[in-house]
Amino acid sequence: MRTLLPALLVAALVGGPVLAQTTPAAPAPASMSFSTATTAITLGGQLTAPRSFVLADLQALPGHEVSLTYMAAGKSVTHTFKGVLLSDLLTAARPAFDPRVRNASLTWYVLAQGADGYAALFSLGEIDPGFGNRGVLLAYAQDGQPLPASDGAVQLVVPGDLKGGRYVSSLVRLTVLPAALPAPN
Ligand SMILES: Nc1nc2c(c(=O)[nH]1)N[C@H]1C(S)=C(S)[C@@H](COP(=O)(O)O)O[C@H]1N2
Ligand SMILES: [Mo]
Repeated sequence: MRTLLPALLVAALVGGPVLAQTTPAAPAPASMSFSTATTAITLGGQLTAPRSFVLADLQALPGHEVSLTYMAAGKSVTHTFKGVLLSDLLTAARPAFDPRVRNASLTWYVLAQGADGYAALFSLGEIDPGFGNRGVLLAYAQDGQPLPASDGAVQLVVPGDLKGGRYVSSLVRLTVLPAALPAPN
């Protein structure tokens, strides 16, 4: 379910400057409603430098483009996406790895959540340019346009995934955490 309602609820709950945007003086352009332009994406978890981003923050960072084909609702679709590398955001946020543990990052994950509560996770190992190097993007443009309204302002794009299930749309939260490790024996 990807209606605008969750995004509107989030905008209403966040308050402050976002709330002030709920009665815009002029109609927003159809391609980018006020709610998607101001929806915050929170990057949190066990990070040294957590932060949140709005669309304009992401657009100000180095952009990357990728063209790919994947299965969405049983159909093959092909698009060119532009966005920011998840690995760039994770590097800047500096996960609080235990320096005594060899390759500690390989036991961590990032959980991505949409405004509708839909969620998917990635291991940091698959994101890391030195390991899986998957090139996962926080995409804000599709085929040279803002994302379709049904996908919100930002959607994950996951090169290598055959099905679109991890293309989390209307992205609102990324949470970076270590996996709970069972005793090895
Ligand atoms: N927030 C959110 N993202 C989501 C989903 C969803 O239900 N909610 N469905 C996923 C599934 S199952 C697919 S196949 C793709 C479809 O992506 P598209 O509509 O952009 O092609 O979105 C994924 N991202
Ligand atoms: Mo799907």
